[in-house]
Amino acid sequence: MTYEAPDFFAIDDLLTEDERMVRDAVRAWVTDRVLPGIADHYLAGTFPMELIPEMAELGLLGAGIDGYGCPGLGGVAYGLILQELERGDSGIRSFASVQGSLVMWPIRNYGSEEQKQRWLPALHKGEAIGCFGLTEPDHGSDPGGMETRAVKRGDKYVLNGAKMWITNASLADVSVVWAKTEGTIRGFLVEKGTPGFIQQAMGKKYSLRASDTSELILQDVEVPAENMLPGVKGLKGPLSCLTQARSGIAWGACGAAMACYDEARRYALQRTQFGKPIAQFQLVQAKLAQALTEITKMQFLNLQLGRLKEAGKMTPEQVSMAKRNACYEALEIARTCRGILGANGITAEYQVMRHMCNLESVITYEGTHDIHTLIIGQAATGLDAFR
Ligand code: TGC
Ligand code: FAD
Repeated sequence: MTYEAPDFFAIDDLLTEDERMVRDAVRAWVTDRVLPGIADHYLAGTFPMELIPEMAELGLLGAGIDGYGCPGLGGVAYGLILQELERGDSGIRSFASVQGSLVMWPIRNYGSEEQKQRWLPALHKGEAIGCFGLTEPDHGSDPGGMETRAVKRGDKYVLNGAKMWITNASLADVSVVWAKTEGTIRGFLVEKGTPGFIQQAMGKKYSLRASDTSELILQDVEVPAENMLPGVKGLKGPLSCLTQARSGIAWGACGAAMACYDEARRYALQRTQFGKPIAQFQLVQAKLAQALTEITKMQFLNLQLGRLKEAGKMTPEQVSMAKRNACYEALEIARTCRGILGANGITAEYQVMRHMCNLESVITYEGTHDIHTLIIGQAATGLDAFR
């Protein structure tokens, strides 16, 4: 099957030659290496570990980071990578998002020189895996209420608490753990194997099955004081990382929607009922037209988001709008496309249901749909409706 990426408004023409090259390389890799095995991993509930060295070889881990051996790609090229990875599966994009935006980005921007030297090249080469521990069992949308504590004792910090729903956490060599110290939130790099640090997989998921989602438990975990990220204090530390990752999710969700649309369109042209291809019925065409329109709108929003990022002008509120819209519309498209495939749409022979189930997580993590609604509402009115 040859993937025909929807590009109704010739957005390709607005990309540079280099951006198209990066996009096409990842697209081909996803077709050759991700799609053949992803359904089996999904059904088994395993992350395809075998793909990590290949992603690293292609330069996809921390592709937006500059220096320390990383390529420093622009916002659009980085976004296109995530779009293509999520065309394969949200779990693959999640792995790359967490590694690049939530682990490498804070180390690059808030880390000491020693932390950068130690971790960035290894994370880029896939020799080390990272995770980002912000959410707790009782504090999701409101991370400012976190209970994890870090208490200074001599030249060490002692961490106690628990983080839940953490992508890559059971695999991670280094965990970026956010904790309150003397009332202020700080980030700590906690290494695998540190006594009292438990990295425990969470089972029984219906969504993001080809992704590691785990708990981090910290029981009197001693970390050297130099493992604290020196460059940031307060909730804006983790929230600024989220701005980076959320912008990537806007691109990723669009990739999942593009995959669903392509599959449904192809199916509708081949599937015959009442003596005609179902693509010839007006109701099916209305669904495809709506999906194509929303994909096109997402593509434009993402392109401009990437260009604003490259110009250093991207705001968190713009990111919220792009993330919120892309996740909502991608989920609608995945559900509609699942319907176009009829009973076949529920099987692992096709992609639509896997994307649909994944997108239920994607619309929830990195700020739920409601939280992004309130962020946009606050930008529009100047009034905080969170509390
Ligand atoms: P608030 O008072 O608004 O802000 C506290 C400080 O942070 C600053 N700030 C930001 N800075 C950078 N980027 C942003 N997006 C920022 N948002 C806020 C703000 O200016 C302030 O700075 P300062 O200097 O005045 O102290 O904080 P709040 O407690 O009212 O919370 C606001 C709210 C609700 C929007 C925020 O808490 C939020 O975004 N909640 C959602 C939580 C969330 O998204 N969690 C995600 C966890 S990680 C994850 O899901 C990874 S999934 C990865 C994968 O698998 O792909
Ligand atoms: P809650 O905050 O309890 O929200 C429940 C409901 O209440 C939602 O519908 C929400 O929109 C609504 N709500 C909450 N507050 C308000 C309000 N003020 N007004 C109106 N409605 C409101 N976290 C990490 O730190 N690192 C990770 O790597 C990570 N990976 C994840 C991977 C997966 C697969 C999943 C599912 C989650 C992951 N998360 C991660 C956690 C994720 O960020 C949280 O689940 C998310 O922020 C929502 O928090 P919650 O689940 O506690 O929901």
